[in-house]
Amino acid sequence: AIKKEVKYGQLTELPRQDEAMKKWRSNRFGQFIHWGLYAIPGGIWEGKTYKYAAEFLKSSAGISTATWDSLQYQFNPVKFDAKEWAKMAKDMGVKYVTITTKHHEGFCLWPSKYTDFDIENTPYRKDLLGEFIKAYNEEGIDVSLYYSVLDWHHPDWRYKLNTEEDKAAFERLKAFTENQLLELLERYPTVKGLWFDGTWDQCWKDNGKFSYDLEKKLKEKNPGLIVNSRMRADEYGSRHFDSNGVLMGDYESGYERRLPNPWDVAVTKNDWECCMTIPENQWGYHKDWTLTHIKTSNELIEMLVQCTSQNGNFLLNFGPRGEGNFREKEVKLAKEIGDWMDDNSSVIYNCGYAGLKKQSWGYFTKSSDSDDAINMVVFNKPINGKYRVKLNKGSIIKRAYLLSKPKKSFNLEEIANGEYFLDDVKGKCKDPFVIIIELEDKD
Ligand code: FHN
Repeated sequence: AIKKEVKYGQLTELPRQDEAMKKWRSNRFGQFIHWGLYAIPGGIWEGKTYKYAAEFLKSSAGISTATWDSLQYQFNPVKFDAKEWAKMAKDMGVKYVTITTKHHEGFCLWPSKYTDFDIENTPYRKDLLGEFIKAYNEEGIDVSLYYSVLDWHHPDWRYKLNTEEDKAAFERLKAFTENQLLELLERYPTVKGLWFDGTWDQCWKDNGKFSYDLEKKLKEKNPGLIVNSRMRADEYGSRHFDSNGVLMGDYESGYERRLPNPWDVAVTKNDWECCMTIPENQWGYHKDWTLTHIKTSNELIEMLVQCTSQNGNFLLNFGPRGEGNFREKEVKLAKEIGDWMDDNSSVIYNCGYAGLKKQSWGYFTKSSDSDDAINMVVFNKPINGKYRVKLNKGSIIKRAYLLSKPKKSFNLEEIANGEYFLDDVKGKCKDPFVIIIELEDKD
């Protein structure tokens, strides 16, 4: 294919190998928080329940901007306890968090110099985002900030730039966006990343040079900053990947509520992250969780493991209530995942693609700290009670055992060169479990 000349494409050669990126990669598991005014009505307006995503209620229920914006005067999360949130996240096993500083509604969770539509002008008044960042950092959790460029509140937002006036308005919007982002990095210097969203409209796609220059400026302000691929469009309007198919930003963030094909090896070449909801499609707090399937902790753990097995991160979303606490069900899921992580996080942190063909019992992961051990995370027990492992030809398994019972070894049956059956030694089991295989040192 003929390559196009792309001036405003990728900024840095990928995959990034600096310390900040290595840390991001080793984290593997993150918590996403969607919190804004939408948490107050929670998907219900004037007695009517709207099934679509709660953070879209303004548009689903056709609410005027003035009416929606007045929710600001009700935002008073008296039950918000940043330390408790951070503790819950830590106990769940996440190493990073991404929080919505401004979602599409335009409301800002920090006191911004550039708008009154912010936390300072609510009954709460305090710098909620600052409290949040401090508490999470104190638990050793890295913080990234979600920022929606699309803004339903801002008078200068235009979906498409049709007229000279639209263009002038959008110039002001660009300045506002840049000011707010620099303000966030100035106010919160420990921030590790920016997570862009709401960048799909024509206006943004028509401004590839602007987003290129902006990414540069933000990285000058905060060296090591990690930016998702959603931020950028090149000068031809191509998003995530430039017109030659080269990834922009530092990692691919197109996996939203979906995972790659688990047998796909190509995906392991880039850094990527999957963001996932617990219900079908609710990011902000919705009062009614009976509307769709609610994922179980084992379903979510499987997604986390799959991401790890393909060199991806897993960002699991929580939508706290307007009052500032989490629904029971979210607390329970966090606890269940945390219990599993307590025993098994060694197959997640610092782990990635093992270089082996996936088998139907589950996923292989491999820690970058070890040359001769491979993790097998089992989700489907084979009917014949034997686990197939296909290594590279010539590789020999020295020993296989359960992570939970390291003293007892599995029986090994070599069925072809480098290919084995491991006999099941685990009886009844409800939860996904881990088998470790140790390879013989070839030297
Ligand atoms: O419209 C948003 C949605 O509310 C949510 O924030 C997700 C998270 O990836 N992003 C947008 C849809 O792509």
